[in-house]
Amino acid sequence: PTVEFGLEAPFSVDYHETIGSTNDRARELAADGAADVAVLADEQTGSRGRLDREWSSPPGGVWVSVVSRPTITPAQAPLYTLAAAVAIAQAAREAGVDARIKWPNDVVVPVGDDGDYRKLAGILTEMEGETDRVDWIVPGIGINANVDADALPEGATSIRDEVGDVDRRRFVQRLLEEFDDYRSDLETVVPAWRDLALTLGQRVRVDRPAGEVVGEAVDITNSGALVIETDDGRQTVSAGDCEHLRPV
Ligand code: BT5
Repeated sequence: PTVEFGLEAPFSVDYHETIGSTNDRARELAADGAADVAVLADEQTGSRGRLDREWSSPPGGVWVSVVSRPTITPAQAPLYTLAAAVAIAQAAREAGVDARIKWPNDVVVPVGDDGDYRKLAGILTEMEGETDRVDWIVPGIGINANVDADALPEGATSIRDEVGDVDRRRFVQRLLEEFDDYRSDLETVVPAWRDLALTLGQRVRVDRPAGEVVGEAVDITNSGALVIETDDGRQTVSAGDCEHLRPV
């Protein structure tokens, strides 16, 4: 199906019915000097998650990568992932979905009261730059919108399964407006994130290359790292070091 993704400012749209990965396309555009382009696809055939994991992108989802050229340092880059998470959660909540954020890069729907959840969306942020300056940054956003959760990996859910189909053009418009607001005012990201976080207050296990950290997730720092209260005191884990986070 061809979908009209004609959107209003601030982003111009690069739409593809089928593409390998919107992040790959966005990286090419960024390398050519583009800014404020939203690469959108109805379906992706080679989409990626973090750490070379596969991401399933059947037709009907919202698969979008946003080319941004902000004046930020690489240390602030994780805030872009959190900004995208907040924007996704808010757009999904407006559509009637009980969306919450799971650190560092997932939007989930809680199941029951014991910390269990299903994954609605994920974010893969890629960037290039110097040590003191980001040249471009691309948050790649995957949201299971008008797709059957049955067609997705175990543990996934979709907007269709939660509340029924959405008008994707309007949904993406709201998503990008929210994202644009947060990226233009990065100080607002962490407070908004805290309000929507499922992870805070949970007892979690984080797997890192340097070993696991177990304890209660008590906060995130101003740069988006997770603060965990362990038996041996507080430890801070950066998003880049997190392979998996699970409630325990
Ligand atoms: C992510 O990775 O959650 C980031 C996903 C980013 C996808 C977007 S779509 C637009 C843009 N273009 C791309 O090529 N990528 C971005 P991670 O945290 O590593 O989670 C990956 C894991 O989630 C997989 O190992 C599966 O277990 C699970 N998974 C795969 N597809 C899923 C889906 N559609 N819904 C829910 N879970 C999924």
